[in-house]
Amino acid sequence: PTPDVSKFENNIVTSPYGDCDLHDMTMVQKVFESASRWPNKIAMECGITGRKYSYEMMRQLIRRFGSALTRMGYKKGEVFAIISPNIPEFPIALYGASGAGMPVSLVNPTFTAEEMARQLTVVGATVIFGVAPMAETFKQVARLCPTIRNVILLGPPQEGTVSFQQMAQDSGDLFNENLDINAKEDVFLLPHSSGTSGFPKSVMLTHFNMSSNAMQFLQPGGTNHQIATTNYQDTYICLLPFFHTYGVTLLMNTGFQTGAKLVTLPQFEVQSYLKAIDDHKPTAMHVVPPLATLLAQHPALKVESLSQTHTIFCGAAPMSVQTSVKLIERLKNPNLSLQEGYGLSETSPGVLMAPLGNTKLGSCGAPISRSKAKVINHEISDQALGPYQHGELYVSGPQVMKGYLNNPKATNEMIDEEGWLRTGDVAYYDDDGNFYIVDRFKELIKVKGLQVAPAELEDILTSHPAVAEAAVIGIPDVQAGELPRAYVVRKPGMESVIDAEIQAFVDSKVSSHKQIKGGIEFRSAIPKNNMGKILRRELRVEYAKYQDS
Ligand code: 4UU
Repeated sequence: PTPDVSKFENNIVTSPYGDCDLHDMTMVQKVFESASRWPNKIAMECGITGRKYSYEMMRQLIRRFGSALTRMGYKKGEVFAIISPNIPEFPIALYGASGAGMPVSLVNPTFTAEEMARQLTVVGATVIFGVAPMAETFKQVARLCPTIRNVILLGPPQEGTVSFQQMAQDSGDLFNENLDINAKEDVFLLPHSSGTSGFPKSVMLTHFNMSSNAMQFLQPGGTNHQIATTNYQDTYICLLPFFHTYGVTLLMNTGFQTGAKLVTLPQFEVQSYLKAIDDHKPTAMHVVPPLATLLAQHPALKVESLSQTHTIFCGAAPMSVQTSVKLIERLKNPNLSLQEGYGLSETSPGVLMAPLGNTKLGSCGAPISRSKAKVINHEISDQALGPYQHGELYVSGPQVMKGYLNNPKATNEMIDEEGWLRTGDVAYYDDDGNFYIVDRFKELIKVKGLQVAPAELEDILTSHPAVAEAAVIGIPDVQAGELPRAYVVRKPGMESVIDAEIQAFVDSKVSSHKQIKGGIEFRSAIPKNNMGKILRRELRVEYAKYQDS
């Protein structure tokens, strides 16, 4: 097709949707607004035990939790860490701590104690919230991370920890609804991301970043979430982790702003997932590509359980056209719209979204309200490219992070003076301004939608006594999307050390999604450029060629 270049001024693709409202409220104020609007609707329900909280109960508990933290001596700006599976109390801890002025750091609860401690050290966390079965792990974490003063546990009281239930008895009178919080400057959330290279860094997302992203999604032309009325309420099945921005924005923040009921599942298990779908008849499903595949194929899914579903929203990794088609065919639900979102932890996370009805399968859509995108190939020039030309995707909007915590160098590499954020993804757009992600420049592997940083695995590999050098890449996998694969140079005299031994060594140090399940290959050298930088791209191309032959 001949591109109509005149459509995109300076080759910048603007949002086809109207400007949403933006405001300076804090995230807690937003949730309290909803509690006033829908006090008696259920906000949270555990998909396993059935314990639940109405919006009004949630507000009360947020107040009490925040007040208890202030009573314990916590001050504005000190970092609160949540290391918890998805449970109904998660948002109580999140907004409660936030209401006490504390930025919240989110950590994957399946991490090893060392992985947790590394993240908490980066942010200087002072307190952990989690569930009682994790008490032993948290003790180890607190030993490794001396800034931790308290561990708060949901569950039976334990020595040396603070009980969530006890905090829930607080009078709430130290909760300050008018706490001096600057929505544009003060940090609401600290998720972790490796960005375009290196180790995971802490991403500073302000109240304004996060509330803007929710407003952008709720603008007509954004997500299809329905506002609750006397007779209607959206129901979500919340399996996607609350510790990821996808879960925070698209489950909690947009969910609470529309009066939705969030049914939580603490871990992935096919039977309980299918049962929750059958028990709760969700109106909206939020998935990553492997879950979309499950819904499209699993023989035990009762298709009728999804007859009230108006939206299936997929993000965090590319969804295959084949899966989309299968899913639409299988569900035969004329009211269903399949949507795809694209973005990064650094963008709160949404930037691009496929239009309702998803007529362009394979595209992750156009910029959402108040967002812009452009494509640049610096090898050609610094000018933005026209339609159908491949280059690095740059995005901008009110949801772009404040920066990486304590890391101005990494921030400056990621965001330019005009506020454009480089995504590290290779993309192009079509005549209609719909974007297609085709590859990745950056050193990032995505396993089931979760980030794995090659540098982190290479560091662990080279700490093995037999390993001289190592390089890690992502290889395609039907189930997981990608899997880490390692190329290893053994030290002289260590040639008898086999891959299983090195694999077991790495497995003992990382959480399951980071394990090197794509195999280990021994080499006599790792390809590097003359600056000593590992040429991971060369390894990827070579691997792809080998698979094709
Ligand atoms: C191809 O995974 C995310 C963000 C997920 C998300 C979910 C719903 C974004 C918007 C939304 O509406 O963030 P991170 O930081 O874990 O990973 C970011 C990277 C991107 O740079 C890109 O490489 O994840 C990849 N990615 C995608 N790739 C994210 N979404 C997509 C997508 N297609 N739809």
